[in-house]
Amino acid sequence: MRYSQYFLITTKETPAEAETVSHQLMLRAGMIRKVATGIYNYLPLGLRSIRKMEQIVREEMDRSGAIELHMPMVVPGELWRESGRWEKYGKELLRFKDRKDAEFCLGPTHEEVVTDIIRNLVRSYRQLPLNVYQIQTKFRDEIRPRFGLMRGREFIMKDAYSFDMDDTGANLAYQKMYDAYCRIFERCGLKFRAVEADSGAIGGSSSHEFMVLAESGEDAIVSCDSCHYAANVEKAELLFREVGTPQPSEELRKVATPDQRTIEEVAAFLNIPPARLVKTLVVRTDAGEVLAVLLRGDRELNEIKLCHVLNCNAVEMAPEEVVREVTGAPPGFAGPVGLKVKILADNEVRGLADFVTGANEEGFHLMGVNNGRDFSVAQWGDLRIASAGDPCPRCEGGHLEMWRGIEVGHVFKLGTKYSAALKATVLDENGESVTPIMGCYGIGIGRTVAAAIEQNHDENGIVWPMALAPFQVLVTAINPNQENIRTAAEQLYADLQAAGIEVLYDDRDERPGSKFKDADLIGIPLRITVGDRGLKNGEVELLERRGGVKTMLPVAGAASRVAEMVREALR
Ligand code: 9G3
Repeated sequence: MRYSQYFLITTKETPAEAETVSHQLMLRAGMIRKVATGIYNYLPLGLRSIRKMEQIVREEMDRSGAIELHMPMVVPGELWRESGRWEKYGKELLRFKDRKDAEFCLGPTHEEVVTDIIRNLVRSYRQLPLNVYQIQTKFRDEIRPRFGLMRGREFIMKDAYSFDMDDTGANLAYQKMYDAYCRIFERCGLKFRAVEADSGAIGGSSSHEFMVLAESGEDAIVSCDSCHYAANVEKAELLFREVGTPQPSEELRKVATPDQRTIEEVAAFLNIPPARLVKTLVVRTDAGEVLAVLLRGDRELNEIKLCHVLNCNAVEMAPEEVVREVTGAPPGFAGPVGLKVKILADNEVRGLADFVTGANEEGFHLMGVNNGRDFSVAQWGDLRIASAGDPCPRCEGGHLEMWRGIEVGHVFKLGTKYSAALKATVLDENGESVTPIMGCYGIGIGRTVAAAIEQNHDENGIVWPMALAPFQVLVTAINPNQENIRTAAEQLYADLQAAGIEVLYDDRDERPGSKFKDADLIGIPLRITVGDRGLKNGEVELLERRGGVKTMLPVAGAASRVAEMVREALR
């Protein structure tokens, strides 16, 4: 592609609305352009990376045995009523009526539609197993769309759905998708982790998230430094190692802590580390029950774990008036001694003695507090968020490391939630009716491209991994008006194209400085610069965008050498 003929317009200014690096760079590099909140044009350069991602996904899905089809973006409300999700979802599901007043929505995901296909077409066990997928534009009317393609309202997703006769088959389908996803993100050249995830509201039994590692990631994940265990922090289990409760050695005593409310304030005031405090959180469940939860002072409550233990759907911090009612003091002074509500405690608190808690009295804390002697716990459990350095729950001796990541893929074991709701059945070998077991598997296409930029950029622009780069090689003619330069650059361009390489040829009549700025910004992995100085020695300059290494190559062998480097990078 000749830059002078291409539709690629870069900008210097960082757009104010772009909060993340990938959003800023995609806008500045002329890859995308906003149409409305959370809705984007894919401009030619952006589309090339999107198509690359789609192609990798398609090839690996096909290799795994999944079969591509395409479902409509406009979905009848009736199907969503059958699954019960028409009522369950709010405004995120964008609904409208057609001219006949029939209800529809824009498909945010396609469990219902695909299950409808299977129930109408598949009759016999001989037609299963099946795994079908599509690469399609979805719409979710998010309250707060942001970060460009990372969380748009309209977005491209690869969604796949598997149908099996039994659990063994369903587990195999899941494993195949897990393996395909690993190959996909490896081929993209991304550092990622597959982590155990909470399957949450979708109602499945098991799930993994595929996370691209990036400092800017919204999700916190842990992984073991010595085995393969990795999990979303929300899910990360913590081992309870029986340590035995240490003997109390201090008397219970009340100390004045005027205006010291937070763990940090009290710890500093008493000149002890936060880990010597035990914090008492007054929480309320969605069922209205009020209870107290004890955690070591430097730990955080994991609300999802607490919900599992309490068998409720949600918990919240009790409002101030409830805290006052329960403890007799304003927030900041709660403690377990003499408390009237049920007390739950994190396992770790068992190993503590002579700690500090609130006194349930404004301006006072208790020191030398001991479990068993001074208060009792109704229920113990794993209630805290994992943190770096915690022992691995799966192996001996390993410790957890903390990462930040961007969720780019998700695989779920769904069970029969949708097949049962839509009454999709098939006959088994005995002529008995069986409800197939489903799995569903998603990859955010645009989000993966954005995540690739979050992980691969520098202060000057994008640093594409070869597999997702919109072009593989950039040929820059320093001064295309100069005969010898133009001839050499045109020849290189032609030779690289003939070798099957995707080349952008910067033939513009622009100052070299501005060409190099654009080149850094759009981040094409290999750059060949054709200039007077090199040509005098029969050479051109090769620059690798990552690492910035420059080498001089003889003009004659340059195209084949660079073509080989491209192929090497894609192996
Ligand atoms: C909705 C709306 C938003 C949604 C959903 C439904 C998320 C919804 C979960 C999934 C699960 C899997 C197939 C590919 C892999 C992920 N947001 N989810 O079901 F109506 Cl408005 O989409 N689906």
